[in-house]
Amino acid sequence: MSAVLTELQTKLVLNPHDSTNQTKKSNSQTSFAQAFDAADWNSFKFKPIRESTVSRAMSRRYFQDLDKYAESDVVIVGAGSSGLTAAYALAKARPDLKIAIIEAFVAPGGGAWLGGQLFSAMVIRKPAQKFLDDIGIEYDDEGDYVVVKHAALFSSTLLSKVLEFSNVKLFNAVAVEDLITRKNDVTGELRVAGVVTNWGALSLADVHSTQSCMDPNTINAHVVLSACGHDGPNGAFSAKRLESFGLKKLGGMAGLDMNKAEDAIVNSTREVIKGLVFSGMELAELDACNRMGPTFGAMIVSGVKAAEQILKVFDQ
Ligand code: 48N
Repeated sequence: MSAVLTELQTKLVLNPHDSTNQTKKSNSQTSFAQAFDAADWNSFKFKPIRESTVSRAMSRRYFQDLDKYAESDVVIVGAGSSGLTAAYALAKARPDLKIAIIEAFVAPGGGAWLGGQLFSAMVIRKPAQKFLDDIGIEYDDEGDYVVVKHAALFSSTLLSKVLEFSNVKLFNAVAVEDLITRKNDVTGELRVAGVVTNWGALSLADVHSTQSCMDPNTINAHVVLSACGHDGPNGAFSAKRLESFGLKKLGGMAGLDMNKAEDAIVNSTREVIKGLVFSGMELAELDACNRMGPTFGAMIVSGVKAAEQILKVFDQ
């Protein structure tokens, strides 16, 4: 618990066993303001600042990060449950790797802020709860599956753990608009060598159909993980791009079959072409896997397996 909260805790917790006036009297003199070094709220005051100081504090760091991650070891496209799980597993296994996560929306988390049909609880089938144990998320154990009381508890805990790694940078509100590719002049084989990005709001507003030359930015990377999901304006982005390259024919997501879908997604998690690994529900569109509906164990395990696939690329 932070110093501020501990301070508040000691100052203001009414002692349920102490009914003397002393407690009430001492509480009437104390205030939450004292936790902020103020005698009372009338004397509470923020330190002074100039607007440009705030602007420079943000922009300096953002452009330092853009410069640092212009050459990344791994780019993860999509900060949903499978992309974030992969980022966690990778950053924990290889703190030497520079990992950039690109998320088109302001809010990362993808479809994992709610369980299903806007219900709060999140169902995760065993043995995927082992990952919850690893990152310290509590759940109700229901036998063959567990339930996290609110999906946002899962997503916010995972997100905070990922952002704590010094070798991970989340660029949210940034969209991947294309893939950087290299063609082997001898074999003709195509490999992915990074991503093409633009501000998410521009991409989502489809400005390329209303403006010309809204030119993008780029990030070079040895491996790209595409975890774009199956849903939403950018769903299955890289799978669709491979189809437009003529490299893959999209299988199209099959109907819901919870028991078949989750094992199939984990089995499909792999490097599809050199330098491009897929995880999560984007694989359903790529390989015609069944959808599983409101259960997230496969997203977790697929993310962990994708991290392993990426490590294999570095070991080649
Ligand atoms: O949560 P999603 O959509 O994707 P996954 O695969 O991590 O998790 C899927 C899961 O939420 C389900 O769909 C569940 C299990 N339901 C199954 C079913 O049967 O209905 O996250 C993908 C993220 C999103 O936040 C997108 O905004 C982002 O990827 N994204 C992109 N970000 C940047 N550039 C792009 N081109 C892009 N495309 C998608």
